[in-house]
Amino acid sequence: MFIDELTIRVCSGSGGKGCESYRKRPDHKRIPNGGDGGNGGNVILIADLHTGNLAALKSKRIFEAENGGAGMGNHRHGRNGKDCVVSLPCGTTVYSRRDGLLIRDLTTPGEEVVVVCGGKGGHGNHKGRRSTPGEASKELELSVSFKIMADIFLVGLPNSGKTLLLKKLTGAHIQQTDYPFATKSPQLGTYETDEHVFRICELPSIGESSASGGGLGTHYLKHLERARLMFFLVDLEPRFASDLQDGFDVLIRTVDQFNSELRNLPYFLVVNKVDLVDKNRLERKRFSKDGRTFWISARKGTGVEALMKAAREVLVPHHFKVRP
Ligand SMILES: Nc1nc2c(ncn2[C@@H]2O[C@H](COP(=O)(O)OP(=O)(O)OP(=O)(O)O)[C@@H](O)[C@H]2O)c(=O)[nH]1
Ligand SMILES: [Mg+2]
Repeated sequence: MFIDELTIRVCSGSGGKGCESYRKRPDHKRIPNGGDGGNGGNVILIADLHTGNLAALKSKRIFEAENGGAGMGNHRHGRNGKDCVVSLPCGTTVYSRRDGLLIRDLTTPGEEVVVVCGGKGGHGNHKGRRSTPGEASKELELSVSFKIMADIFLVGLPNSGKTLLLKKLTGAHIQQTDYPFATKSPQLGTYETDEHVFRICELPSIGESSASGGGLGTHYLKHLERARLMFFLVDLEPRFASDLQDGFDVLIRTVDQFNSELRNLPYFLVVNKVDLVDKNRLERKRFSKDGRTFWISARKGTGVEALMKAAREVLVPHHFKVRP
């Protein structure tokens, strides 16, 4: 199950009660000796590179830290409550549900944020004043929204060959079939060269009716907000468009309607399955559309190296390049 939007409740621990106790001296004078209460635990969110999505949180939803222990006689301090640490996938944005304010965008592995602090423990009466109760716990409802952090996103028509291309590039073990809309949730793989490592993500397919909720809808396009480069994929004999021109129009229009800011992202037009037709017929498939175009066969590997070379040029900043 892939989940990228969730509401959770977090609750810090309350502070332990300060103790009111006395030691009796031989002369019957009472000496206060009540210890302080322990502090309540915090709830801490931490960005974890190895957590794939929010599914693990769904069954729990409420995250509570431990309460601080009460102080005891003879100056004994109550124990501090344990923190509750919640792992979220890297790329999760956390908002307060009440006012919609951004709390943190957790994008760096290991990055932490304390979302609710534990209550302070109460004072015991050992300092000669009356004991106090501990501070109350704090509760907060959070909206968490996960957006995949990948360098390249594969956006394409159904059955255009995204899964096969992803598998060929990354070796990811993903189930692949020959029917459309088989990929129901985003799929990730890692593409490695001697010098670079890029994360590649396939998004579920887009068709003409996706914008109006058909197929798998457009919800998953939100992940493009963290993309650095998009590949728009159409296969040479698209079942879900009349021709290549129409296929790319559908993809670009749908992404643009979803979020017009995505227009500024670099993209390549990728025509897949060139192995299906011979060279002469290929000439007749030419189309006119703005954008760099690559003709590939994910199955045979044709053109894939040129595509990835161009991708590396976009993704690797120029100042890293060594002049020949
Ligand atoms: N001939 C040929 N077939 C291909 C090529 N790439 C993919 N296919 C086939 O096209 C079919 C769909 O491939 P997928 O990789 O599942 O396509 P997809 O875009 O991920 O499809 P969905 O996610 O299910 O919509 C499979 O039968 C593939 O074997 C190619 O380069 N040449
Ligand atoms: Mg697929």
